[in-house]
Amino acid sequence: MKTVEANFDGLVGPTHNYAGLSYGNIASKSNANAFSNPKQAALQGLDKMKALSDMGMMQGILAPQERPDIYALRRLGFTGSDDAVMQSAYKQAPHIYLACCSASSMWTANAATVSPSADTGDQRVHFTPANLTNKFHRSLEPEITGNILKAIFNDQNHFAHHLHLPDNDHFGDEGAANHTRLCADYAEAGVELFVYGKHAFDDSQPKPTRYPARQTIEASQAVARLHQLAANKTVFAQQNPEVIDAGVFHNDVIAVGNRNVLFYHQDAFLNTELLKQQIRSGLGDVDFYFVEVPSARVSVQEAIKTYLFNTQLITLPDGAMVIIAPMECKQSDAVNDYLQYLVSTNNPITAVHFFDVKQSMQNGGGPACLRLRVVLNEAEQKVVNPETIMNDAKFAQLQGWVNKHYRDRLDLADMMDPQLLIESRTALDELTQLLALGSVYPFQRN
Ligand code: SUG
Repeated sequence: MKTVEANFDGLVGPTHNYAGLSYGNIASKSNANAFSNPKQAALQGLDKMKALSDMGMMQGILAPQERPDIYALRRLGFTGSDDAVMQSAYKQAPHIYLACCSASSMWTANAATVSPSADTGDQRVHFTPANLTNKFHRSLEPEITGNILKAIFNDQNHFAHHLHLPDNDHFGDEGAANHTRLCADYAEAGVELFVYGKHAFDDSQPKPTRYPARQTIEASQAVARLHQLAANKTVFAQQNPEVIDAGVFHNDVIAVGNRNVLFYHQDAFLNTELLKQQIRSGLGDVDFYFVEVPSARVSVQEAIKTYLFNTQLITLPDGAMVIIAPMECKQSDAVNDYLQYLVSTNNPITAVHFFDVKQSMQNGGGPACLRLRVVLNEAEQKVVNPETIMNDAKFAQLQGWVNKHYRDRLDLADMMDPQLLIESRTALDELTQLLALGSVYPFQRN
């Protein structure tokens, strides 16, 4: 067993729907009110997990959250039985109600920032759940995310769990979607790259004008402090405000890195030269590849539409680096041509594998949004909750579980069906047993 990078994918929850909740995320807005298929969404996610597991990757599973979030609605003043809370919230404040129904925890790139033990001061793996303050529906996630992470990485000698940052836009934190670890080998200390959208405490700095910058430099710096990262191996870089205004709401929509490769669009960063220098100086003598995609080959708009950069760049057990891309990349001539060119030129990337994750894509979530990366050495792998790791038996179990509990069609009116809450809780209760999580949900703790 050697040090590996595991991917923990979010299992899509039973209320997966399209409510147009994410201003600045073009797919979310343009698919608002479309009907969704939660069963298909969850099965598409499971297929991707199984395929990566079959490639020899360590593949984990992160449980979805309980929705509708009755506790959030009670906090907002809706009272009575669960059913009464749902009905009155839906009637009086449909937008708030729908936000409390979102299955958005499926995008686990936003679950937390994770620093491997090779990078941290106390040589433990550090986890900070993202507070996701910029969007109300996502700000409901961090506490339960923390419970789930603790139930999977449950060993204080190896894993350190922090509380999410203060819930305020000044410390807006979107987790691993804006964090990339670069290294020569997973076992060695790497450079941790934090990409932020704005300075919260300094108005003189550039920032987007149309869409929100969800991540602040102050949040990124706080996470780096909590994780005890070495200053000379930590890089903070600003995202180009123009691409945020074009719809790049997270850095992982415009850049992805793995080991000695950073794959990014020409317009991704505000100061690309500085970022390159800092990465080179942090890594030292490493054969590093900056793979920059020019606008002339793929426009920012085409990158957003196809999610060329929301691909997973992974290293297979035999050392080959491959790209896990959404089908939308294959369907675009410009992007498909570019990918064919990429795998035939001088860089470590050797192949592309396409997956259908359309149910997630329609809400602005590609393959990379669906996964949280956790680098684990041999000792750490041994103490991870084994029931949360994908294999043939787990795949069959989870497929059966989805087929038993999930609906294949939901529209926004279905969200107030009291039966949906009952179905969801029944499904999640069973899931916590399948994944040996214990009681992580509020309804299990009452
Ligand atoms: O936060 N969409 C998510 C998509 C997250 C993608 N993650 C990464 N890029 N890492 C978001 O904007 C839409 C929900 C709705 O509209 O129903 C949503 O939350």
